[in-house]
Amino acid sequence: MHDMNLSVAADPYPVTLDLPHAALIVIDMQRDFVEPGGFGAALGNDVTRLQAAIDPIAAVLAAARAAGLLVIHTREGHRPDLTDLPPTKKARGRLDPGIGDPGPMGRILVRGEAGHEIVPVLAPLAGEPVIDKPGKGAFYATDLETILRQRAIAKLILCGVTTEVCVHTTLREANDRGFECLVVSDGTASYFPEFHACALAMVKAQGGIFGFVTDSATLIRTLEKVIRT
Ligand code: TIU
Repeated sequence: MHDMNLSVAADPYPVTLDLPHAALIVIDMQRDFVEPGGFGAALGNDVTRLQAAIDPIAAVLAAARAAGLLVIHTREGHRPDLTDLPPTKKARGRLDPGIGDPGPMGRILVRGEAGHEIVPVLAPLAGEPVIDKPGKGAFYATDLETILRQRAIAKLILCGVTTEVCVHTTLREANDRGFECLVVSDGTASYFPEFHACALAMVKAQGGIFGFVTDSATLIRTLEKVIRT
């Protein structure tokens, strides 16, 4: 049996992944953020900026699945009756249309609507847990931590959008719970390139105050050592 401990080149220094205890989390790669007519666009953003992360994430997903990693997907959104939507979140931005209102992909950021779905190229496979979350962090008001503890997961590989909002919030929640986090730089994206760069810099500064940063090619090259043997 081959050694499942893999050293991944990363900043600020290499991180070890013990594969049975590592999981890939793909955060909020939903049509509502990535395609025109959804929540991201309602916020006034250029959604095409997020599309750069799709191909790197698809490649990381394929490698992670081939290496046998646990893959978890998250989606930000609300119950159709909006009972889990804080009035502050609904009101913020004075959006029209706002959360819960009809748009070209159905009601914005509402579960079950077309815009809430994950983009088809990154669709979850049967058996991959999908976490529906009402907030920016994937731990708040979800069973993500329960799922990770049941599987004895200690290290998380994070991809998805947006770098400084849902990826960072999840990263911070995970870090305080003792999970070691590795962020895939080109597998994350922001509507604001400068926020993306800052968010990644903040992870790895101060000796890796929140964790580690690598890129998709480096991660895939490392996972292939296990896939090929
Ligand atoms: N998923 C996620 O990041 N939700 C956001 O609202 N992000 C923004 O950048 N607005």
